[in-house]
Amino acid sequence: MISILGDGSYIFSNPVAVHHAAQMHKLPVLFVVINNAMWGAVRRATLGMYPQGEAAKSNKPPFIDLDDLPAFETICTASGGYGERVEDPAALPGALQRALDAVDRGQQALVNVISRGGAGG
Ligand SMILES: Cc1ncc(C[n+]2csc(CCOP(=O)(O)OP(=O)(O)O)c2C)c(N)n1
Ligand SMILES: [Mg+2]
Repeated sequence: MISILGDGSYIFSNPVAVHHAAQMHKLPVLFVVINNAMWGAVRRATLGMYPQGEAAKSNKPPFIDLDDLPAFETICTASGGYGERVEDPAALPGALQRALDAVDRGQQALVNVISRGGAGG
């Protein structure tokens, strides 16, 4: 099984319990976290509803940034999984392959894909 989700959604998913359950029940899930360090959907919804509002004028709109995030990949390795952080897009295919190799061996795995910038975060 492959789970692809945002950083905010990952935090909301009670990840310590999820990784513990995956270890306990030997579930070789690959988690791919798209990490833009923000609630991007909230940003888009706010700016879509109030394009001229205060949030649109601010470089740091309220309730959006998720600064100082934990190293998600280590939350997975803490439960016996494989974990990698990817900052360079060129490193992504190799990281995904290594994670899939771990899944093939029966381990859970998490790739923390740092994804900054771009429209809507
Ligand atoms: C349990 C729950 N709480 C709140 C929401 C509202 N919500 C929808 S998307 C979102 C932000 C998701 O952020 P992230 O996973 O980082 O994805 P991004 O938009 O940055 O790609 C929130 C808070 C929701 N869908 N479910
Ligand atoms: Mg996000």
